[in-house]
Amino acid sequence: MKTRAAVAFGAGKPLEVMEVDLEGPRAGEVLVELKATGVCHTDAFTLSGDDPEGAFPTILGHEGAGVVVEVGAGVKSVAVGDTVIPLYTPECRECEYCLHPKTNLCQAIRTTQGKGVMPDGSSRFSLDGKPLMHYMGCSTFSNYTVLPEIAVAKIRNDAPVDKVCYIGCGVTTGVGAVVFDAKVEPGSRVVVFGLGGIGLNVIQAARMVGARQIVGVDINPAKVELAKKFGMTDFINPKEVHDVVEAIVDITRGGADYTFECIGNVNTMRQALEACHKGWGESIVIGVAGAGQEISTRPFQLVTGRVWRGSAFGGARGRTDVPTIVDWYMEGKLNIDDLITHTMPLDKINDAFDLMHEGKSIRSVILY
Ligand code: NAD
Ligand code: DAO
Ligand code: ZN
Ligand code: ZN
Repeated sequence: MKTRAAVAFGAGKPLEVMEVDLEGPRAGEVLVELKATGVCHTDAFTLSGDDPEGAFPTILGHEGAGVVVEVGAGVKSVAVGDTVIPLYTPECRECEYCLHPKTNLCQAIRTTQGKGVMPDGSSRFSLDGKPLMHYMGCSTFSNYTVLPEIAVAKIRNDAPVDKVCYIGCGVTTGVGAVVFDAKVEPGSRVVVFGLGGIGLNVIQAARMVGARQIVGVDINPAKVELAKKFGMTDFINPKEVHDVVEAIVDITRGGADYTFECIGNVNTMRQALEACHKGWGESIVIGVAGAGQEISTRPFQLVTGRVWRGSAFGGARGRTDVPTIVDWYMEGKLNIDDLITHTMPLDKINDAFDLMHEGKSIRSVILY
């Protein structure tokens, strides 16, 4: 079949919207009609050429929602007409990782996904007879895409796809880091570095689980108003204090129970660790630093009880946890609507990247 898609032909080049060819689903795969997709920093990171796994030409996008329109042989867990969210972190429920209680990083299709192809090693997308690469196993910047069955979460059919597409990455990453990875307890003092699309979801999850104090740290004071609406109780602008770690230790009465780094900067990662309470504070790295960057601290920080850990896709097991997060949104426990600051058709997708680079959007959503 033909599908409209935004094709990335090379690093640093604008996306080109055109008709491409898409082969139907093979055994164990499903064809999904995307209804909406968010544009995330990771798409921009790959488009910039800095992503070591980035391969061109490709169809980017990994934060979508849509409807199953065809299933391949043997597909049992979803059917035509189901509303689904594609998963860049799949959940096979059989591999060593899925069977381990401490991780969500299913490895069933990791190797082929990282190479931009389907699990059988081939691409379903092509242009003029030449293959186009898949991206993060999702390629949601195409109106139609093919996904492995284990890489789709079936969600309730009454969920608005133009909003819940954001659960495909940003919402789950922030909310899940609080709920599934850190397991923040009621009454905790929480500090969030970076009040963007991830940090604001950390904040609203911290409020949801009953944190007593939620301190936001950002160099951009324009973020304060929205962050307060999402539950931030205190704000620190690093440009306005002598020492950000001292300021946090002071305001949290000895250090945070949990800090979350949602920037991707190795200096703020160190600050986040050192702002944790001696004896028990945990710092969770969510931000993805540039290729080759390294973190450092004095080991005594860890000897004295602080814990440094990371979180990918919020620790969520996609097919199991994503439908629950959709329920939390539908029940009014999570606010997604106010985070979607811009919507546009696929033809205008390059505007979404411009808005992101200019810091003018929290999330832009493409409506098909
Ligand atoms: P964003 O750009 O929307 O937000 C970043 C915020 O950090 C901005 O508000 C900015 O003003 C602030 N900031 C920048 N430098 C700062 C500094 N030195 N001190 C304090 N504040 C500073 O980004 P986002 O979409 O929220 O993404 C945040 C990070 O999360 C990125 O690195 C992204 O790649 C990563 N991410 C991780 C996962 C995961 O699974 N771990 C998933 C998605 C995204
Ligand atoms: O299993 O080795 C692996 C890869 C897991 C990928 C997790 C990705 C999380 C961070 C990337 C940002 C996502 C938009
Ligand atoms: Zn993302
Ligand atoms: Zn698995």
